[in-house]
Amino acid sequence: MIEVVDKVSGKMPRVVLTHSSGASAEVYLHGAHITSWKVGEREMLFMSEKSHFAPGKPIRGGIPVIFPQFGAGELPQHGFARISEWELEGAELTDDGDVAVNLQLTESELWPHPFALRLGVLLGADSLMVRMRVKNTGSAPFPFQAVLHTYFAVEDIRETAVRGLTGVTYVDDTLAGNPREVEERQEIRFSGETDRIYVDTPNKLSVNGVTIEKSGMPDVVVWNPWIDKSKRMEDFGDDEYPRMVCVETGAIEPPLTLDPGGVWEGSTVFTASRR
Ligand code: TA6
Repeated sequence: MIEVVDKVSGKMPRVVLTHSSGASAEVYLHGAHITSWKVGEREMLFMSEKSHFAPGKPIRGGIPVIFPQFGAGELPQHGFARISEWELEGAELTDDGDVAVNLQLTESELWPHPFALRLGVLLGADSLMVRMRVKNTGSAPFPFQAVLHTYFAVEDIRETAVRGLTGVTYVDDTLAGNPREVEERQEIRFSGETDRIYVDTPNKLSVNGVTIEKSGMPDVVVWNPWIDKSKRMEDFGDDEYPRMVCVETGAIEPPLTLDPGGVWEGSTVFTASRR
C-alpha cells in the first residue's frame, strides 16, 4: 500500500509504504529522506530522538541523500539534496508485490548546474533498494559526489561488525592529514570515533545481519561519532552513539564528472537476515 501523508498536524509531508508481508518504509519529501525501514516490526534504521524536521535543516538518521558534495566545501555540508524539498514523481505496486516510489529534485538556487536527480525506493518483504539517478540537463560538464548516508540501528556498537572491506584502502578522517591505510581486519569493530572513506570497494558487504549489495557506488564510508563528537552534535543525543553505525555507499573519491546529457546511476540493496 502507498499512502501520501501530508500536512498531518504540522508534520512535513511523507510517503508511507506498506508491503503485504508487513514490511514498511517512510520517505519524507524533505530531502527524499527515508526515516524508517521496518522488516515486520523490526526497525532497521537509526533515527536520532533529537533530529530536526524543519526547512533548511537535515534530518538526523535514516538515509540522508548526499548530493552533489560529500562533507565540507563550497556548498552546505553534505550538499543541498538532503535539505531541499523534493517532488513525488510516482508510486506503484510492482508485479511481484513490491512497493515502489520515485522522488525528483531538478533545481537548486545554490548550484549553477542544471540537473535532474531522482531517488527510487523499492520495498520488498525483507529488502529495501535505493537508487540514485543523476542527469546533466545543462550544456557544461559538472563534478559531483553522491552518497546514501545510511544510519543502521544496532543493539550495541561494541558488538557490531562490518564485514567485506578486508584489503581495501581507506582514508582515515579522524587522523591529521587524513592518511591512507589498508584495512587488514576481516571484521571492522568499534572502540572509538571511526570515520573512514573506503575507496574502490567490493560490491557486497554486511553490517551485523544486514547484507549490502551495491552497483555504481565504488566507495563506502564507515562512521560512528563516539562520545566527544556526539556531544558536539546538537541534533544527536550524547547517549545515542552505541545504538547506531553509518555504513554509507556512494561515489566520493574521486568526485565524478557528468558531461551534458550524461546520466549516472548508483543503487544499493539492503537485505535483512531472517531472525
Ligand atoms: O559520513 C561521515 C561524516 O562525513 C562525518 O564526518 C560526520 O560529519 C557525518 O558525516 C555527519 O555529518 P552531518 O553533516 O550530517 O553532521
